[in-house]
Amino acid sequence: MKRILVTGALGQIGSELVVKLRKLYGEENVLATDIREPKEKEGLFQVLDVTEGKRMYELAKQFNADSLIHMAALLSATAEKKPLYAWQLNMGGLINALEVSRELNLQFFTPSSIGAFGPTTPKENTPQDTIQRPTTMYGVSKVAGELLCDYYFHRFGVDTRGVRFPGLISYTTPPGGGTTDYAVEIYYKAVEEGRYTSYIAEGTYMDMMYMPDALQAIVDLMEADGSKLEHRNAFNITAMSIEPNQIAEEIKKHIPAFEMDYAVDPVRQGIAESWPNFIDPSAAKEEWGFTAAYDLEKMTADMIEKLSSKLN
Ligand code: AKB
Repeated sequence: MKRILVTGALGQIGSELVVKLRKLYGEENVLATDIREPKEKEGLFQVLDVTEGKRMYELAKQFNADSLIHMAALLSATAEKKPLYAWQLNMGGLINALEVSRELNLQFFTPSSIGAFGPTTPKENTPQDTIQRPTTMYGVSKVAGELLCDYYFHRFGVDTRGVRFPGLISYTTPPGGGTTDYAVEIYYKAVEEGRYTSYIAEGTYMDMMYMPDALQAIVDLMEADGSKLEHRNAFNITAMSIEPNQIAEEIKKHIPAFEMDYAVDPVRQGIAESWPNFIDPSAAKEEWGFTAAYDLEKMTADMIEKLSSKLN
């Protein structure tokens, strides 16, 4: 039975991941942590600022954790606004989490991102192992993080694992400060107002994935036979490569009057253009059987249905 400590548990991924982990491994075996108190307290929760390594160690030890899932980080657009803080939080939190995992012999997971790629990376079918020269602070911290996770495995034998997430789409907790957030906002606005102004330009392709597939990927990789993992960290995973107009067209099948226009934000557009159009997830498929159940059509139907009952 697992005993899992999750950081960043109130964030877009963390809030749904904790629910899934509690269903799988039992309420009492998942300790959710975040820098702020939750609005409603459900299950075990402790306030934790991930830059405080000693507190992270004490919480993990008291809880008798055997796994640490480290989600706390700033996303790409916010990191561009606060680059120094992004470095301190993303790298400071990660090194603390890796140290705690080394000291307490914990299995470890942390996400990297398509943001770990840059303008000189091959844009189409981006290979698992390729050029990584990102031009954002988020990307710099993600590449450094990927290397650090590999280092802790090779140097200290910590069972580190991770994926490169694409943009994640969900209806439960909105993302904050990402470049791919438009692909979530568009559904909220479609249901609430019947229209959306996209800050990402038409024709800008990025990888995306529906949250249930992302959560399943975390569980599957954590459960995978470690001896079969050649890469361990930073596996490319994706479910679809899409651009704003394709989402709009799919939404129109459910909300025919939906309208979209564009007011492109140069910062986030620049970040999006520095990222791949679609990444190749074949290493994840081969080494631990990654699959995605949702494509654009299936995801859109589910998003509209769930948001319609949540917002109306
Ligand atoms: C972001 O847009 O910053 C994130 C990501 C792709 O890592 N969603």
